[in-house]
Amino acid sequence: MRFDVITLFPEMFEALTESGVSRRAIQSELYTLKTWNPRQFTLDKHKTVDDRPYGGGPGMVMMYQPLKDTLSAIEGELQAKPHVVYLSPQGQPLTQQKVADLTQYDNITLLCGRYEGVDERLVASSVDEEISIGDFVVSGGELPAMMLMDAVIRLIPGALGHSQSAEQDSFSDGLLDCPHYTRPEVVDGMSVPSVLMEGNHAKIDAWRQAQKLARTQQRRPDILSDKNS
Ligand code: 4GO
Repeated sequence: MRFDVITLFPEMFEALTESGVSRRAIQSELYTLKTWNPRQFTLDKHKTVDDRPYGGGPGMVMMYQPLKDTLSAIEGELQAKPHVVYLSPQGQPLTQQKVADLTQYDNITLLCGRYEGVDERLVASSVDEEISIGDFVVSGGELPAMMLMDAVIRLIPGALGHSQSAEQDSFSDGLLDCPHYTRPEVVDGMSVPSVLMEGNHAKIDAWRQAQKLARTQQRRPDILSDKNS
């Protein structure tokens, strides 16, 4: 899998390449990442990437031309057109199902906006999918893009060790995860639930399933569906 990222702050993506599962996965060549700075595709001597909004109002808007030329340069390196994603609060919500769907693309291009966002004509002409990571605003699309990438990367076969397989993740069966415990058996007067200490694995599985259901009912009744009953 190949990610191309259009960003004014390419160095932010070292967070993915320098640590953890996403670092091991890139070292194992399970994915590649190339960042593209639209400032390098500007045509004026000041390398301008933003301009004032038509109609007035606060802030600046990312200009069409540097972004379009960046996308063209990316396409020039690929055999086929990439799946182009723009991160914004106006997008469709990112869910674990959406993350799983994205693993099917060989080439994903992530467009990271800054300021008030990008010229809508670039979104209309060149973006396949607008995605939001949640109902809140951050200063740029980079952190949302990294969250999406991390979620996708960890689903690539081989990215997670056997001991951390994605099958037990929250949401993989539409439910929140069960609680987890490790040594010591008692800490500050708090014990591990006795069922986990007894070695009856059928009973442990049943307990964990009941915990998932109860926690989902209590914390996220909105995501409970008929197939969980
Ligand atoms: C994405 C981008 C929030 C999200 C963003 C989100 N804020 N909820 N900010 O996924 C264009 C300029 C959007 C700043 C960007």
